[in-house]
Amino acid sequence: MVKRLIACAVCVVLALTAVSCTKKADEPTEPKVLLGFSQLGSESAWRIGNTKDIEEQADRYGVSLMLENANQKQENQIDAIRRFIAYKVDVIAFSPIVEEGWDNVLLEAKSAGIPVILVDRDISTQKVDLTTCLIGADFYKEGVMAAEYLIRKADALGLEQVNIVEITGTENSTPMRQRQAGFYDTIASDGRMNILESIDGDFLKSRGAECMRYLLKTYSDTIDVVFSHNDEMTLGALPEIEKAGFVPGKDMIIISIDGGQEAIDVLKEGRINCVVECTPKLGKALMETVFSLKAGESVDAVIHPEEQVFSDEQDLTTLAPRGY
Ligand code: GZL
Repeated sequence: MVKRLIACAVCVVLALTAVSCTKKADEPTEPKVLLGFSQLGSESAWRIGNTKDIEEQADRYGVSLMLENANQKQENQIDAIRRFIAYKVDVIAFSPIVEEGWDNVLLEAKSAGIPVILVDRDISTQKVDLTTCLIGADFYKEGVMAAEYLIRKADALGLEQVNIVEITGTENSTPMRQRQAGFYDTIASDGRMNILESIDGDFLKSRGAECMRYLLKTYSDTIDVVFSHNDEMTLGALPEIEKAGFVPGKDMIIISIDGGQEAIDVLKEGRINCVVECTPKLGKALMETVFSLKAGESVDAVIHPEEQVFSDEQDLTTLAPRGY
C-alpha cells in the first residue's frame, strides 16, 4: 500500500515538473531589457514629473531600470554613464544638463556597443553617431509659440512699445538656447518688441525670484513683459512682482513654459497670461524605443511629443489635471 502511495506521489511530481517545463518552453519570454538612465537632477516640477513617468513606464513595460540622479552636475552624469557601460546595460539613456562635454564618455559607450538615447535635451558634438535618437520637445517651436502669443496680446492691447525682460533656463542647455532662439526670431520683425535684458535663472525657483528682484530694481515700471523659460522660475518671480506693487498678468504680461499644475492654477487666477506646454511624459516613447533597439530595429532620429499653448485667450475650466 505504502509503495503504491509513493509511486503515485512520484508520478504527480513528475507530471507537475513536465507541465512547468513545458509551460516555460511555451511561454513567450519577452527579452529582459536593462536600461541605464542618467537623470540630470530634481530642479523643477517638470523634472520630478519626468523621472516619475520614466519609472512608471519602465514598470509598465517590464524594463529593468537603473536610474541615477546627477543632482545638477554634469560630472555625475558622466560617472553614471561609465557605470552603465561597466554594468553592460542593453541601452543607455540620459538627459544632458548642458549640450557640450559628452564626446569622450559617448565614444566609450559606442566602443562598448551600447546604444545611447537622448531624453528631453540634446548634445552638441562634431562627432557622428554618438547617439541613436532624441526623444524630447521641439524647444525652438515652444519659443515661437510664446512669441506668437505675445504678438497677439500686443495687438489686442494696442501696445506700440513692448519692453521685455527674459529669465532664461540653464545656460548652454538645449531648452535655454532653442526657446530663446525661437522667441527672438519670431519677434525680430516686430518693431514694437524690445528686449531690455536677458538673465540666467537656471530653471530654479529661487533664482527666478533673485532675477526678478534685480530686474524690478533695474527697470521697474518700464517692464511690459516677463518671458520666463520655465514655470519654476515664473512661480519664483510672481511674489517679487507683487511685493514691488505691480499686478502680474495685468501690469506685466507673464509668459511661461512647461505647463505644470501650479502654473495652470495661477494662469486660471489671471496672475500669468500664457503657459506653453512642455510635456515631461516621455517614458512611453523611451520604453518603446528601448525595445525596438533591443530587437535590432531602426528608430526615428528625433521623436517630438505633441504640445499646445494655454493662455488667457481660452476657457480653461474644463482642462484636465496636469499630472506634474
Ligand atoms: C524641458 C526641460 C526643462 C524644463 C524645466 O524639456 O529640459 O528642464 O522646462 C526643467 O522645468 O528644469
